[in-house]
Amino acid sequence: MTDEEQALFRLLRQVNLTPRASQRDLAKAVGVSLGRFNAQLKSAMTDGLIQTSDLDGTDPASTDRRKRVAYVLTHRGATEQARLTDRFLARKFAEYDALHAELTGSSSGYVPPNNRTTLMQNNLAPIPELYVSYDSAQKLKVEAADLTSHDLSPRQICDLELLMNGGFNPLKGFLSEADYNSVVDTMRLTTGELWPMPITLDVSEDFAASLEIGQDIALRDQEGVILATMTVTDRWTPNKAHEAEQVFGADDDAHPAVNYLHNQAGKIYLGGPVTGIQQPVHYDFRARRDTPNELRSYFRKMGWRKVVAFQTRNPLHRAHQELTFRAAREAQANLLIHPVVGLTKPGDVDHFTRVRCYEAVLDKYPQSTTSMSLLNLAMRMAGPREAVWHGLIRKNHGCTHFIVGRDHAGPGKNSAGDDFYGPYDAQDLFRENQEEMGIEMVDFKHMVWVDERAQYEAIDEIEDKDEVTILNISGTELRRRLQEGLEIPEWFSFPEVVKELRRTKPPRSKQGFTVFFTGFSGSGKSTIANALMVKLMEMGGRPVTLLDGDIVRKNLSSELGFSKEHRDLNIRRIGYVASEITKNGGIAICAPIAPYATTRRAVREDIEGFGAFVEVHVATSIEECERRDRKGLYKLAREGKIKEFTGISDPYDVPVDPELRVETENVDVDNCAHQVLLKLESMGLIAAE
Ligand code: PPS
Repeated sequence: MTDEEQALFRLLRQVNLTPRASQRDLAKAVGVSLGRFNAQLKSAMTDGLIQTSDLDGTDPASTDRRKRVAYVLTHRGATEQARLTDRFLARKFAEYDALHAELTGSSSGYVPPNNRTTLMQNNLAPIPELYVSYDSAQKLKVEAADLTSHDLSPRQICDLELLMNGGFNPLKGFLSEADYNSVVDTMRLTTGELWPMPITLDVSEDFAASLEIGQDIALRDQEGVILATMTVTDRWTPNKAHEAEQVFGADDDAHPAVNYLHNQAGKIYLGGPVTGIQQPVHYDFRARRDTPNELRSYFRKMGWRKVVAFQTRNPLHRAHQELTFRAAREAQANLLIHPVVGLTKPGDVDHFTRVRCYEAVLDKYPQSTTSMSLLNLAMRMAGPREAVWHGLIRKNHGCTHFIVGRDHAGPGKNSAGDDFYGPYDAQDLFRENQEEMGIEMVDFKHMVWVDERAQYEAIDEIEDKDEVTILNISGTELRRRLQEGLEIPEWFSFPEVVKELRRTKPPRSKQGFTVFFTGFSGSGKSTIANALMVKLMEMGGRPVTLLDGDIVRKNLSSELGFSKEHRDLNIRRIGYVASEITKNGGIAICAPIAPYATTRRAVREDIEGFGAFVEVHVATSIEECERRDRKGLYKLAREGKIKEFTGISDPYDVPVDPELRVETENVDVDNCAHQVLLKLESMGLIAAE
């Protein structure tokens, strides 16, 4: 601590203790002359650490100004005091330890962090966190209650957790505009340090406009708990198309992170340093979650000097076991199985099931050289950049080696049906940067089963390829087998894993699903939906719920009109209810107009995590609907008596690629409903018992 910091610490502490004291008394308590005290006070006020506040209850007739104001710490002042307190304590502890050693000949047990780092191997020394001490956090939390709040999205909570616990070291907060531009264009912070992923705080335009630069805000989780504060130093409108091109390789909504960027993230980014108050609360698998420092301390305790990390968002099968064994042997390192339990690719096996699967196979690994820890990361599926990012995060968690497989963190196909990245792009980018990163890559050999030798081998190492039977089951094939209740061979996975997967993913014919009709008013959606409902109820087995446009508008959405905003809200509500029904194994039949493609897509994404989403376009033309005009609404719309009428004075995005399109002209309702039934059967959603 410098002299200046000590003086500031004393000043802040004294102001905090006796806010009503006069300047003279404060100066006396701090132990400096009045002139010097005034200078210190002025500078602290300029820095926004102290402010004046009027004192109630003093004599209004008094002309002495000093008696009418109190000096109080601002939120930033309190944060600064907390930080300095922690440093002051650390120094005092170190002095105490030295005295202890002098008097007793042994250490008090307290090792100040700085000494500790120099004695330790780099990857095992403690890493800086953004948290203040427990006592300071308690205080800050109370003060932060008065700040303007931002409610974090699930992805921002993941990002904040890793910022605060050092997983995103060297970042000290959400990126500033200059750092963002530099990361997007050069994969580096403005300091020159390698950092491939923009970690930004996206917010709505209204929220951004309500703030002033320099203001502190509270960051809250979804239940309103204050996790951190942030000083807003930057606010800007990002060029998202450019970000998509640079970071994800294409401005294509088929990429999950690009889709998120355009359709979920707020329009404005805020940047600034973060002060950590508390970790996000997790109720699940607590004992399996570790901060970087907890893992580093575990490795220290176990005497693990080399650790190879295995990143995964999938259940572990035999091929993974083989490759992790090999990687550990190759690097002569211990193994950390480090699965992501934050946000992964939409449609992945949920993390509850996965963790149960990991736990089921952990005893197949040697206990003394293998550990498993869960990482609350929100993946972006950015392939090469993501691999480098994952490597840096693992380095921060104390690992020395990192496994990079074929198509690491791949996002799947782009909208033209091609892969976004080459299968080894991630390995190439990692290799180029690994020296600077300080973590070494172990590249993943694609492992396949050689039946004759009853073992897994790396495909590129099999010399007698033509004479042996090479077996492999892709992720898509595995999903198909699970969905259809087909056999999953023992050579592919462990019985314990298959059992867990079958428990959460029963065959498709027993899962919930949603049939989502869309089309113009009067196209016949409701009539076909009704007929379908009756047919499904006749078959039995799963509960069926009909969410018809008119019914929903009477119940769920009675206060809504037909503006774009209200229609979106209406459809999102229908989507929410349908996703709950689907999740719980029922059949939801929805029949709203749902005119906008982006909203239909959002609903599809909400539902596909739980079961199938079958979009049925009831393709009756607008001319035919108007000719039928069952409710007389088209006439009123033409006369201008109903505004924003779909197809007349409001747009309808024709579905480009629905699961089914039914024509209703000259086809009876029964036949239309039957076409849907056949489609459901072909998708495996209904089957004979
Ligand atoms: S949306 O756009 O999906 O929210 O619409 P939805 O909830 O399905 O609409 C249900 C019925 O509202 C009647 N109606 C209108 N439709 C379109 N545009 C305007 N402006 C409008 N005003 C009222 C219409 O009868 C819809 O019924 P359906 O069942 O589609 O015939």
